[in-house]
Amino acid sequence: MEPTKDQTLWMYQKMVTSRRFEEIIEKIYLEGKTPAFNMANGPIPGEMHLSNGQEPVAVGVCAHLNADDVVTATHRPHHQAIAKGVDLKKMAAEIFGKKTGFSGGRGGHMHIFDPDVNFACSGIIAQGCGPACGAALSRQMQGKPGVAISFLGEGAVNQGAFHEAMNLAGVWNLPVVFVIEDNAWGISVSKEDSTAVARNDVRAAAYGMPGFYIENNDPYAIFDIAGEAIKRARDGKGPTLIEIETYRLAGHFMGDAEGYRPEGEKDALFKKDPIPRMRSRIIADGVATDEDLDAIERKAQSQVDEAIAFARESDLAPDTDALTSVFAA
Ligand SMILES: Cc1ncc(C[n+]2csc(CCOP(=O)(O)OP(=O)(O)O)c2C)c(N)n1
Repeated sequence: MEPTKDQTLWMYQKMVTSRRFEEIIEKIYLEGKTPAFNMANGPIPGEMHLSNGQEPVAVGVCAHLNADDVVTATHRPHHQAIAKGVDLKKMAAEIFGKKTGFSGGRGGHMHIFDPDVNFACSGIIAQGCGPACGAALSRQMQGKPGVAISFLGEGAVNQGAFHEAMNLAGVWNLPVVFVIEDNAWGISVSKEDSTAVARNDVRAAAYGMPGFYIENNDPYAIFDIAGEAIKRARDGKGPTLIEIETYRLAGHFMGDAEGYRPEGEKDALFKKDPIPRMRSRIIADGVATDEDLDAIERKAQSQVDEAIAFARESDLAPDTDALTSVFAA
């Protein structure tokens, strides 16, 4: 299946929004953390995992979803959240720990929850696999057409939770799609050193579902295969596993010295940056002009600027709120 012009431009716009959002977050994150890098300092305290380079995965999948469909996302969630359509201002405010954020600033960047578009994520890897099955089961039992997507990294697939959820999805024929972002690294551990098979799509056979591997971080191929899988799920034909080769252009988290990367890897990845590649393809296909794409980029930038200003200007929650709305013994 091929994207229409509108879908193509939507994917480009979401990829650019995510990239611009992270460029500015990256800058602000470093404020107040020098000379000695201390994660607790600055306007954005805590860990920060950037998803730049991985945008095609999010847009190729989420182009087929609506607000009723469910996404459970990862600790590296910005691209997935933006593609699912979460409120950018509330997301920025949550990242800054402000009371106008989705969870009043308690969650931070790994815990973005937007009930309006059924988006959730977690700092616990593979955590979303079970809840995605639950969301899919509820839609199946109510005879609703919705689907659930569980995003996870190639490192997370070695967690038991993934295998238990895959089995249940297969046994109950659930409308769920598992999407593995294969960026080759689980922190500093290579896929080769952590995983018994070269490609996780083969694992689908063990759970009675089809499996696909998509190479080259290609938003068009992702759109195609994900679209078929999501249609299959909506038609009551059950779950699918998709693993996607993607590129983590940044470190695992901000502050990562990335000494584990082979020499030249980063340069090679930047040469394959998916955003300029998609831009060239859109123009070569005659889908839009440079001017059209510049206008999309300007709009993305102004949405991001507005969201960041909203977050900056919002108040921090008072200390006295620390124990409200949380489980406390
Ligand atoms: C259950 C659990 N174990 C360990 C961790 C620590 N941890 C955080 S990210 C990560 C690696 C994840 O790698 P991958 O799933 O490939 O995702 P990526 O970071 O590459 O996006 C680990 C082990 C965790 N968050 N949760």
